Amino acid sequence: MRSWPSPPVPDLPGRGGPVLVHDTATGALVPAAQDVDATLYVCGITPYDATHLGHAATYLAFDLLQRAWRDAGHRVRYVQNVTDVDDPLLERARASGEDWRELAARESALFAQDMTALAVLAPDAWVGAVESIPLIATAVRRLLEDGAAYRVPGADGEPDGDVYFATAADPLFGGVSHLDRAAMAVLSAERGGDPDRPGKRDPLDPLLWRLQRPGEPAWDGGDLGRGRPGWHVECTVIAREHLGHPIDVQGGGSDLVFPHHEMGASHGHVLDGPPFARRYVHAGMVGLDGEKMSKSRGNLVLVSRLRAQGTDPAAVRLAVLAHHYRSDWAWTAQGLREAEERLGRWRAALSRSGGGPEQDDEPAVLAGVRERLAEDLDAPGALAVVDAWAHARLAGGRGDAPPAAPPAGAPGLVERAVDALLGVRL
Ligand code: 5CA
Ligand code: ZN
Repeated sequence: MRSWPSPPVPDLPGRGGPVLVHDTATGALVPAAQDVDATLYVCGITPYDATHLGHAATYLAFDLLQRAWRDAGHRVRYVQNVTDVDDPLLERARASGEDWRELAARESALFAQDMTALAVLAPDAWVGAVESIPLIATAVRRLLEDGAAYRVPGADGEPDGDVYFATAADPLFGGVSHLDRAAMAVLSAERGGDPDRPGKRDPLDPLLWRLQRPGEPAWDGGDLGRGRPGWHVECTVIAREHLGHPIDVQGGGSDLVFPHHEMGASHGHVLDGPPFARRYVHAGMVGLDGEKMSKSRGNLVLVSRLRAQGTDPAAVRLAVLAHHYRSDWAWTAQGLREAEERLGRWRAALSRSGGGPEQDDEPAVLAGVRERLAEDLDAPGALAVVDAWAHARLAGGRGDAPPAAPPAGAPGLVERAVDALLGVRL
């Protein structure tokens, strides 16, 4: 698919340090990359409804990672998928009488506009599940040949031969989420799995290939028969095809830890050997009115609606970045107002700083923002660094004495740092 245009990223003097992130699988704070070349896969949208603030927060978290990585001198390759055929998408299209392809195309285009408005750096490859089906079918056939997958006999009117992954084939299964089986069964049922389907070797085993049902789209699967892929294997295949093996960071919201990333990792372990990803990084859930914001619940604050109301996208960004990416938090009108006020203060401070003697403190602001982001993408800490600078500027600076030496990198260094590292254009 055609990705959106990336905003320009201003150059900054010097380099940021190594970026540490919290790895869900080990619970440790670890370097996000180990090489100059760094790879990132973030689970993309299921395009049956517009982008809400929860999605936006997840993509902004990984946007910070990409910006911090680049600043630290990494060459980043970033891939994001689009789940452009899936049960909820087909259900929504059926309910509204719309062609599922049109629904997916329209909502994907709206997402791209939202990401553009929010100045999110575009993925190098934005890859649909549909366009990847031949590759996915090949991988599923290999899992069958390797004995890591099996066909389930038809029952209750279901066809004979849906293919499932044998979680028992991966000795490391469970190593991403570390959940016990009871918790896995609950989440599997809630999040697209079918633990009660008869004929499976293990209730947790996930679908790899679903044979065509009446009225459903289907593709040629060769020996698999006509059908469509299961969800988890799509991401595994897209990641290994476009990023190689292993990837540095598998990212997404914390709702994807189990089963999606657990299963995706297991598929990858069997196909290529462990690890699938060196790090699993998860953003917290954004809620509204005490519940997770979700398309199925319908309690949404949409990025596109905020844009239509004339909200400055830089303020939306600041409202999100005021929360650490790993925390669960709730979107509120008050939070947005505070972000607008902060943006106003920063802009006012900037307009005060043209050519004045105060600018010798700007390199320290850059260093402070870098330092905060390098430690598990501490955006609230980075905002506090800029707040302190703005406060000093608005309070009249540090006297009239000229600096001893011309400031390094100034003027405009804070403006460029805030743009390059936080994606906020002042
Ligand atoms: N297409 C799959 C991933 S392959 C999917 O989960 N799509 S989604 O549209 O439901 O979510 C898109 C991304 O936003 C995922 O990374 C998901 O973890 C994240 N996300 C969904 N809801 C929230 C929320 N309320 N808060 C934060 N992130 C969320
Ligand atoms: Zn995914």
